[in-house]
Amino acid sequence: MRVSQRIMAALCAGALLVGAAYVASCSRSPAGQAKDPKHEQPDTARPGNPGSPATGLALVQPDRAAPTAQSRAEIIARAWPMFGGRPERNMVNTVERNLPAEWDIRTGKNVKWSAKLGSQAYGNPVVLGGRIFLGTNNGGLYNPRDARKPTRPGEPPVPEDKGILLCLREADGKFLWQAVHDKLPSGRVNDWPEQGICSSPCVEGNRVYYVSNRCELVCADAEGFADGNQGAQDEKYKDATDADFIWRLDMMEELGVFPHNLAVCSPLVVGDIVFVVTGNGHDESHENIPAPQAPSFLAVDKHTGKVLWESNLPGERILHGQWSNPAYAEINGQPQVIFPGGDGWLYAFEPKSGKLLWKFDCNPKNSKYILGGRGTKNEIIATPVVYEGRVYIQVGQDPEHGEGVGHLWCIDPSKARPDHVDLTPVNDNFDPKAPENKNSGLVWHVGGQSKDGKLLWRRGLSTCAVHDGLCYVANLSGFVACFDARTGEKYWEHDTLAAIWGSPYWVDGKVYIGTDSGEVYVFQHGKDKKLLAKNDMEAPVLSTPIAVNGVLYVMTNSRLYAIAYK
Ligand SMILES: [Ca+2]
Ligand SMILES: [Ca+2]
Repeated sequence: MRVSQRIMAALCAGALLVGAAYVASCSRSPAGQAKDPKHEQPDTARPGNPGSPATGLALVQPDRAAPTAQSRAEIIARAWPMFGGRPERNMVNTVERNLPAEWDIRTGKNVKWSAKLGSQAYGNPVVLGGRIFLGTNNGGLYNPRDARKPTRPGEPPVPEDKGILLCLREADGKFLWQAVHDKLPSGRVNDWPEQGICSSPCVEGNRVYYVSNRCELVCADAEGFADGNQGAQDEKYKDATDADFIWRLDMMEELGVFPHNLAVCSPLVVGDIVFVVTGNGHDESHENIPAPQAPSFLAVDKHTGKVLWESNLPGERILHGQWSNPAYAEINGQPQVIFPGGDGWLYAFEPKSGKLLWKFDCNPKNSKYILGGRGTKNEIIATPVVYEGRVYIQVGQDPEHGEGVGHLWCIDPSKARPDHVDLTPVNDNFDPKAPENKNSGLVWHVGGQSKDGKLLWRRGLSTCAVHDGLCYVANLSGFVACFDARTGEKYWEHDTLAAIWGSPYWVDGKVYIGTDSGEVYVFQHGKDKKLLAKNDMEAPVLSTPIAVNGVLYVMTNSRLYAIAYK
């Protein structure tokens, strides 16, 4: 099952970013001109996080093709335009109400519609302005042109392997357009077969940012060719249902990045900047990093695709690949973009300059990385979440590496000072009250092994959902757990007996989470465990459910379901 590995990473991670180029706002924003990110910020706070720093969501425009009674403010407030919904990446939605806990895809109970995707879908859906965007492969063959050349007369069409960014209509799942990306000739070391696009897009206004299977940061027009061809004019595919690219940044060709087993980042747009993890990593030997000087983290002008700053951290220390997503927040008055590193460290940068603000080692110093997943040192595949000024993150590995010991951290970045940027706990002492940790960023830690060898937490890919003082998270081994967000005290745990790649999603007083065995569990919010329902999806759910405009979207590996009371 090599196939699924990268993908999940994408799912879990889920963010992609692109730079946006030019359009209407371009004339007001000369290329390369750094603007104050706050300049265009709306007064809307994140639905789930009051006080959240706003982003360019103010630029959101309603879908011209699909007039709606919603006001512009409501469209913005109810959208889920990026992995994690908002730059803090918290898997929480406090806006939507009245969502079903139970449905039945066989009888159609509480199923508004469903749509066929590729044969594998990992790029978590996002929704804005009447359109749904997600990453998948070409298994759906939306355009007969993209079939293999028949080898004999009368042969049924066979989809050629390609990366697909799909745009569907929110109202009924109708196919609107697709971005088609050919596979990289270098093969699986850079671009895994049949896994398509694993990046979850970031949509802002009429621009869609994502990372293609070719390690390109892409900015596309949300309207496709329906309103003509804007920006770049060199599209290879120009049918009416093909993507209208505004700009593309080829991170391999232009920056020397060597993506390991597929670049999957879900970008983040804040102000005029797109932030992205490039996916730089090892070659096939897993013992050599071909381009340690190439950037792992990038800040790109969203209007032009030009690189504003880059960092090659963690350079030679990358353990394997890099399949996570950045988060952004203003903490204690300090704006910061938080990048998860392929060495298991978090790195926070000043968003405009790229200056390192703090870092935190999410592995014990005595841990060890061993090829194939047998060791105790992990990378970061989950996405960091910021909630009430604290950062929540767990470590994990490529799911193909199997189960292993894990760690879950709560970090206080306000401990950082210009002369004190390493907030790692001292001497592997994970007691936040220990005198030696006075200046560390440690708030609490769960994980490692007990003295009798019991694993206190296991490797995971899931991003946290933190709400109302509770932190929900799951690990690859299938345990869903609820912790006290301030202390790390565990309130409950549930063993789903299946692998979990996706993340818990808090909405409407419930917590939804999918499993590899094709079930979506629904728990009631609270310190006491209450399983409300278990819904059979008949296919693996490696993605994270999301909710927009009264509809819950659940993506299996080959189909998207819109769940709502009828
Ligand atoms: Ca267009
Ligand atoms: Ca174009």
